[in-house]
Amino acid sequence: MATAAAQRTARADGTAEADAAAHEALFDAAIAADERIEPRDWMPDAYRTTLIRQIAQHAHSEIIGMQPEANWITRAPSLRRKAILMAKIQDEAGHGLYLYSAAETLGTSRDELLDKLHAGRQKYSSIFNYPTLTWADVGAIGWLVDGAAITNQVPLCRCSYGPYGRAMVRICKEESFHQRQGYELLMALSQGTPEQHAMAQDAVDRWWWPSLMMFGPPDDESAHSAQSMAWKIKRHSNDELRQRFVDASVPQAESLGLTLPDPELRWNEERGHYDFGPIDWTEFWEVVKGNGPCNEQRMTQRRRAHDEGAWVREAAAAYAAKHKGATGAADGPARAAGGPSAQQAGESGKA
Ligand code: FAQ
Repeated sequence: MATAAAQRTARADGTAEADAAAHEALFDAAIAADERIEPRDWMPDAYRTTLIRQIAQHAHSEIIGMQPEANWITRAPSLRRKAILMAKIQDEAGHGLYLYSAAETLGTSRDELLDKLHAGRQKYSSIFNYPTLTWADVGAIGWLVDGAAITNQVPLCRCSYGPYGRAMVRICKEESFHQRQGYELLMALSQGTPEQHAMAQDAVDRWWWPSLMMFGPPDDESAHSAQSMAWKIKRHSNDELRQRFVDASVPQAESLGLTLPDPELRWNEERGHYDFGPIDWTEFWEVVKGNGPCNEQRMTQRRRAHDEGAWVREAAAAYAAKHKGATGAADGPARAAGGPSAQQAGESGKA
């Protein structure tokens, strides 16, 4: 029996008239067979919309996520720490680029996504609306925030949509370095002077609960999980990944000589997991709605950075136009600047 991929190729070779039901059946078969959906394949509109929503939110998180740590570049305590921090922040910009590119394969454009972010019509992760008050926060972000990001993102390497899954492979490798640098930074502080130890503990106290919130609302309040899991975009539920993160973090905190700020945290022999206390979902939704400690500051800075970068975009477009005229090359720069419209992308799948 032909695999779903072979059937899709056959369709492209000669059975293009297949109706919507047949397209859907092939799509469902590909998902069931754990095959990848690629940009030119037919896909349900809702699958495309969900992917654009999640990938855009992810991309926005990467670039807004540069701000809290960038706050400490000029105050890093040594040249080594400064070089590490700059490399990490640059990696986050790169992650944003891979992700915007992945979203563009779905028929949207980076400009469109950024416009929506700036207009408050698309979200970014709640975690980046908290302030970085001390140098230890850089360590806590690396250990906890990047640690939570890896827990969430490793399963996304197996996302059913090819470009997103492939982008996640490299992102996860880099996140792994980010997590380790944060852990090592906190270890140095924890084993340092009593003041340094206290600073590390204070940072962990402030970042622990917001890190647990990164995984999204509890499963019974997660609007998209069931459908996203059926489509194999998400491979695990929000609560499953949150639990996995807690289980991994407890022994790491012990090795660091730091405590996690949860009196209800204890090993549950029966479940084979750590139990933990209730999460303040009111706080989470307030932050998501725009009322967190730094929402306004993050968005103001983002819009300013975008406006100040206008000349770079104009220069790149002028260069691309000049280059196109000189070589006759049509699609490279033009595609990077815009990407196909949703309509075009949808139609190309039928060709
Ligand atoms: N913040 O139905 P669900 C990083 C929204 S890591 C804000 O459960 P879904 C690395 C959600 O959009 C951070 N909003 O949604 C880094 C939905 O609203 P909508 C980024 C949230 O999509 C480290 C509503 O709540 N990582 O950047 C949050 O199935 C250090 C209902 O929620 C990713 O984006 C939240 N935390 O599951 C960078 C990973 N959670 O859209 C710099 C990819 C939920 O209907 C420095 N994304 N909402 O208006 C995902 O895995 C998923 O989208 C989840 C949410 C798990 C985040």
